[in-house]
Amino acid sequence: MRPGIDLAGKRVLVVGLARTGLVVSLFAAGYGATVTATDEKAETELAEAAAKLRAAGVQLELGGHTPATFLEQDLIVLSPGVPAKLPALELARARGIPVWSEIELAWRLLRGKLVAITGSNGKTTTTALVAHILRTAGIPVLVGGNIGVPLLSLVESSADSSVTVAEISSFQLEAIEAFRPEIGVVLNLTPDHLDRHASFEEYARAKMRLFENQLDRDAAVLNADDPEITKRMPSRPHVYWFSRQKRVAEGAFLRDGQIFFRAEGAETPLARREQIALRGEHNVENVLAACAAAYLAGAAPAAIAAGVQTFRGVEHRLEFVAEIGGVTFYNDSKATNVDAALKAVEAFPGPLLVILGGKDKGSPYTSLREPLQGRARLAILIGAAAEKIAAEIAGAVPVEHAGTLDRAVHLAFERARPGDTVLLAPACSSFDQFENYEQRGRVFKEAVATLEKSSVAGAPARKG
Ligand code: UMA
Repeated sequence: MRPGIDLAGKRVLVVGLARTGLVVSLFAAGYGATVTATDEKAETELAEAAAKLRAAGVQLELGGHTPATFLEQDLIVLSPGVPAKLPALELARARGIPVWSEIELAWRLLRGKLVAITGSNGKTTTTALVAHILRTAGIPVLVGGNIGVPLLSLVESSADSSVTVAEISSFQLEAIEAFRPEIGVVLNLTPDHLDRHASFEEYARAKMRLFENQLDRDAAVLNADDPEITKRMPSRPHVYWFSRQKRVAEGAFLRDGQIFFRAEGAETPLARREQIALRGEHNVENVLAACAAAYLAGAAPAAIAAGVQTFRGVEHRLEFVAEIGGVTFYNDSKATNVDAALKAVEAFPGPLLVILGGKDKGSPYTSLREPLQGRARLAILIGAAAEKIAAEIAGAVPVEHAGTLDRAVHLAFERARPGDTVLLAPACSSFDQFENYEQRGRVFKEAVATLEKSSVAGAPARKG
C-alpha cells in the first residue's frame, strides 16, 4: 500500500519551472493545493509557463528564490535540475517541511506496478525496450521519468492493471522518502554528473537509493559484470542479475547466443542474440536487463523475443541519420558523459570522425584516448569543453576545432572518405549551446539533412 498524499488545502512550493515544475504546479493546483512556483530565471525567459500558471491560480516567484517562502510551506517539490542541497531547502528540512523530488510525489499517486530503471548509461534505451516488450505482451504500459515525460503526468492515466516504466536519474533519487519500485534496475555505474554530486561515491549512493525502500517481495535487477554494482548489492529485495559473461544464480544471461532467464534452478529461453537490432556490446547488456525486467513484470517468453526483435532503438541513441556519398552519420547526442561516448565509439569498427564537446561535467576525457586511437581518423571539437578535451586526448587522434555543431558537421563531411562514419557522441552535456540533448540531436540531424540536400543538388560540400 502506498502512503498517498492529499494535496487539497496544502501549501505547496514547486522549485524549477521547466517541464517538471509546470506539470507539478498545475497538478497540485488542480487538486486543491495553494501553489507557489519559483525559478531562478526571470519572467521574460518563462513567459509561456508563467501565463499558464497564473491562469491556474499559481503564485509566482521568478528571478530567484526567497528563503522565507520556503519556510511557509507544507510541502516542497523539486525539479530534477534543482540541487537538493540548496541552503533554503536545508532550512526548510530543519523546520520539518518535507522536500520531495517530483518522483516521490508521483509514486505516491501512481496506480499499478512500477519498473524503475537507472544507471549511468543505457537508461533511455532500456526503458523504451522494456515498455516495447510489455506492449508486445499486451500489458497496458505507461512510460516516463528522465526520458522526458515527468512521472506525475502519468498518474491520471495509470490503473491497477498498468505497468509504469520509468527512467530514473540520480538527481531524481536525491530527494526521495518512501519511493519504492516493485522492480528496480541498475544498469551500470561510471562517473557522471560530478559537477553536481560531490564525488563518485555520493553519485553511486544516490543511484542505489532506488532500492532503499524495497521490501523482500520486490525485485532488484543488477549488472553482475559491473564491480561497482556487485559491491553495492542491496540486502532487502530479491536480487536478480544479468550478465553477458557468465551464468547467474538467478536472472538473465547469455549462453551460445541465447538469452536465458534462470530462477529456482530452471532456465527459460527468452530471445536470441541475433534478434537484437541495436549496435554495440553495451546494448546486449541493456537487452539482458530489459528481458529480465520484462519477464519479472509478467511478459511471456515469446513476447520478449518478439519485442527484442522489433525494437529499433530510440532517438538520439546511436541513431542512424543518413548516408551521403558513402559517409554514414550517426546521432548519439544522448552520450552526455565520457563513458557513454566511449561505448558509442566502441560500437563502430571505424574509421570514425567523432564530434565531441559541450558543457564539461567534471570527469576526465583520457579514457577516450585508446578507443579513438584505434578507430578515429579525426576528433572534431565543439562547445565550452573543447580546450579541456583537446588537452586530454592530444596525440591519440588528430583534432580540429569547429566551435559549433553546424560547422562540425560540415567539417566532418569535408574530411571524411567514403566508408567513414561521422558520429556525434559529445561526452558532455548540451547546456552550453543547447536547451537539452534532444535539441542538440535535432540540430545535428538538420545539419546532415542540409548536407544531403546540397549533395543531391550536385554540389557536395566535400573538398578532399
Ligand atoms: N532551476 C532553479 N533553481 C535551481 C536550479 C534550476 O529554479 O537552483 C530551474 C532552472 O532555471 C530551470 C528549471 O529549474 O528553469 C530546470 O529544471 P530541470 O532541469 O529539472 O528541467 P526539466 O525540463 O523539468 O527536466 C527534468 C530533467 N532534467 C534534468 O535532470 C537536468 C529531464 O532530464 C527529464 O527528462 C525531465 O525533468 C522529466 O522528468 C534530462 C536530463 O538531462 C533529460 N537528465 C540528466 C541526464 O539524463 O543526464 C539527469
